[in-house]
Amino acid sequence: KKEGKAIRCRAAVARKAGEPLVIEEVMVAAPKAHEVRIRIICTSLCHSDITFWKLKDPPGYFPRILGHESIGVVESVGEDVDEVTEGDTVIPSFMADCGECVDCKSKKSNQCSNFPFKVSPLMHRDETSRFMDLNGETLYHFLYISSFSEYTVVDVTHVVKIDPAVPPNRACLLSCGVSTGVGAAWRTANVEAGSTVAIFGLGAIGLAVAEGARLCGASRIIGVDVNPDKFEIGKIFGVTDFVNSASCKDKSVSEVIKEMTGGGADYCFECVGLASLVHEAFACCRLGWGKTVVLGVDKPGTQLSFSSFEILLSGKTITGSLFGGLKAKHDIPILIKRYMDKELQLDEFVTHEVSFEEINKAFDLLIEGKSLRCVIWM
Ligand code: CXF
Ligand code: ZN
Repeated sequence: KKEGKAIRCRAAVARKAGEPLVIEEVMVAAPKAHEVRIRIICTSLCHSDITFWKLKDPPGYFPRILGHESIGVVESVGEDVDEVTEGDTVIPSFMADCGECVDCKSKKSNQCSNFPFKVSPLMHRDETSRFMDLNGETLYHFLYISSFSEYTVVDVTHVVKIDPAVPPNRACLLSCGVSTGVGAAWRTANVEAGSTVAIFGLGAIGLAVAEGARLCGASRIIGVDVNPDKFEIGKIFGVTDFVNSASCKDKSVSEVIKEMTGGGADYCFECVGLASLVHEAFACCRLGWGKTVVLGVDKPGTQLSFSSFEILLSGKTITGSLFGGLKAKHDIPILIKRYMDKELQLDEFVTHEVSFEEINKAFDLLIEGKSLRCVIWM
């Protein structure tokens, strides 16, 4: 195999917490063994990019190349990579799927134990960086992807080969947010036809949960949000009822939902990242069989508290869901096919598209709550 060379290209570098990204020239090393260098076609902004961009306490890693929701083409591969080759269209996934460990082989989990998910700032295997600025300073990775760069290096366990016919500005959404929401309904909760579902927070994740629940045949999908405009967009994804949590005065949201559903929803999904909402969700999932799925990313260290009796007497389940419980290499192609077959809706999530130079605009739009997904074209 030929010795790869470093590539000089443009990347949007997060130099300091909360400060606009700086588009600059960087060096991207050749892929090492088991690694793939990808030319990013487009990337979209996920709220986790903002969470880690803002991180001051505990301090985040800077300078850093953020971005993890994307699609690209393999530019070159390192030693021992057989799964993909130059020119393949791929979706990078922040969750590894080695296919060989007990967990990857089990239907019960998507948490690869050979390459466990950590919020690491470096490559998975050797914990080093493939990025350098032109002064020779190391740039940190993000979620093993770093897609805010024209080229990036990703471990082959984090790469999913897909049908190149799919429009890239739709497929990239399956790299994180939409897959997480749809998967949470489909794989984590396994919503059955006829179920009642309550979704706390109708951002892209919450709406994707609705879309997943709709595809599973849920008969009632209750959306909860502080912004009443969310009901209109929610209806497109199957939301049948809306609760404006900002106008719940004499009753809590959970009481309202318990009344609406005659005792509680079969499945509740928390998609904001607020402990108080997890408690509300748990309170209004049905006694005996209700399941609450936690998807929102709260501040690191936030605690949930339940009395032992509350759990014991409830018979309810509460669970987390990382990437919607999906196995990247197995499930992303299924979602792509469902989109191509016009079952899964993706177009409606893309509210904005900008050029790479305008990447900071994508941040503003999401922070201001004006966008669901903003696609950034490289
Ligand atoms: C998240 C999942 C929870 C931890 C931080 C990153 N993934 C993608 O947005
Ligand atoms: Zn994400």
